[in-house]
Amino acid sequence: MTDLSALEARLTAEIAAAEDEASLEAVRVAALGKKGELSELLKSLGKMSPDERREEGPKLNGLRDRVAAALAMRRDSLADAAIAERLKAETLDVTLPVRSSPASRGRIHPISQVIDEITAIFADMGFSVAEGPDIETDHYNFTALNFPAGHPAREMHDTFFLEAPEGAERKLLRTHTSPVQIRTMESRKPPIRIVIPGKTYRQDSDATHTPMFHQVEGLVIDRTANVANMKWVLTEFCKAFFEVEALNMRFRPSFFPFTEPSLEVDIQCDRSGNEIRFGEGSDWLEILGCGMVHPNVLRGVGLDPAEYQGFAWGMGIDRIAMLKYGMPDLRDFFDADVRWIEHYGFRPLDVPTLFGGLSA
Ligand code: 2U9
Repeated sequence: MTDLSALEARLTAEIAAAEDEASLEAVRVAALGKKGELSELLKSLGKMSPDERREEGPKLNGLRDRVAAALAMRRDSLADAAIAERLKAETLDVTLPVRSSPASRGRIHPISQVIDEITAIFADMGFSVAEGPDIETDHYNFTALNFPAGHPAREMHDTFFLEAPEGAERKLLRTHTSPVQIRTMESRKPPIRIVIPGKTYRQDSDATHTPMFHQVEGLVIDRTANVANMKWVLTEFCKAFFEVEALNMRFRPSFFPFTEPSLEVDIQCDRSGNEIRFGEGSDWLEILGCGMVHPNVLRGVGLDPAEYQGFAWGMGIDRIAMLKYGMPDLRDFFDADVRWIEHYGFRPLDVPTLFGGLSA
């Protein structure tokens, strides 16, 4: 006769010793599976006499119930332990700092930032931004702007010419953004109020010149646009850009083929200290050129100079960016040095606005 208490003690020990669900299942199969030790004993009840069965039946059934209950309990505790282990391994510390995103690591180039500042100022005065191609024709870059054929001013621009296919017109890299004004006047009716920031190209390379540089030009065409309007627009622009309440400006006569009269503009500044300060002092800094659009230019785009007049101006962006943000060497702009952009660059979310402060 099998010693049931010894069997129970062994099975209980094996159940307790099972370290995972697979070994526990092996214990169950060995005890309660089809050919399991306990199942075989239960089968033997059928061969017993009624008296023996009455005696052994409850003992065996009781043992089977206790072993099944112990197996279930062990299975539950192994499942709980597995979940606890997994949770421990997958724990996230939500208090750890977030990995910095490209939006916080990246920097906006000072030229892009200054273009955004300039367009924000002119947008506030009712101007929109116009754009055009970098590769231009002789007509849009020179002829339409009243540069006579063979005029020395064409040479002064040190133009980059592109090789032309047989019989085709020779194209060039625009030497100023003025072709965009011509294209706008051809495609839109006055009144026109536009600013044109963009890349321009001249064969020039030294400490203060790069073959590619940036300009912003502006144009107003209306029936009554005049020099007083132009002076007001440019004065308001300079005050807003250099972030000063008041600024003395000096308008000197000059010459450009596309404007008559033509003027060059200086702004008051103080260079006595380490840095340049605007709106104070007794020095002057040349900042832009401007003038009333030449009647020949208006006629060329089909506008009657007796009906319409306009003013225009142009300035170099790279130089005013250097002045405003104290960057000493123009060539650094185009060296793609990460240390330089980390120092002088702007955060992507520092979008210049007039209400938020341009460079605040
Ligand atoms: C049209 C008519 C007139 C644009 C103008 C200037 C004066 C000027 C220079 C400043 C420094 C270029 O970057 S720079 O070398 N520009 O002084 N530009 S008036 O006048 C126009 C443009 C287009 C149809």
